[in-house]
Amino acid sequence: MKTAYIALGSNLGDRAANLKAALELLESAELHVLRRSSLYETAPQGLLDQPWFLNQVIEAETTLLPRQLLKRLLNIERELGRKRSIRNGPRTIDLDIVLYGSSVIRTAELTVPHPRMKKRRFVLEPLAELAPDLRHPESKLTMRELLARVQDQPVRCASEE
Ligand code: PH2
Ligand code: MG
Ligand code: MG
Repeated sequence: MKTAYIALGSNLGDRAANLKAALELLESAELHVLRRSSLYETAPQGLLDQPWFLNQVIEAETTLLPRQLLKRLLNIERELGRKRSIRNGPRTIDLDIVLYGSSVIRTAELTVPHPRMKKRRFVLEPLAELAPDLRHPESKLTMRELLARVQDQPVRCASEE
């Protein structure tokens, strides 16, 4: 059994409903959602000209291996109607593996820790809410320390769950 952190994001349609639907589909015999962060309203990063996102991070315990977990996330994205067109563009739902235990994985299909997590307040804010003292497996910095470096990116807490 491993502890994984998964980032959820949506900026198309009913964003809160999309996150909720994804959470319901995530829960299974092989994956149990232990804790969920608040919802955060976040300014788009990368491709700037698109609607604001609703982002959340969840902590899960899972018996799925990283490759199996990735496959499960992609299936849920498809089930919720995600169409892949523009890179970093608008999406009904995006599900990313941020951390998988303290594993460091670099394959053609999957990079863990998520390669851009350290630069993204929309990941670090909800992640530090759940696990402020958790250390990044490569940089060894805590989530709280990483978060302090990205305070310039606009983020609003949209809910207390
Ligand atoms: N996801 C991206 C690109 N930019 N910006 C915000 N605020 N939230 C996201 O989830 C997001 C993004 C690519 O996955
Ligand atoms: Mg993503
Ligand atoms: Mg993704």
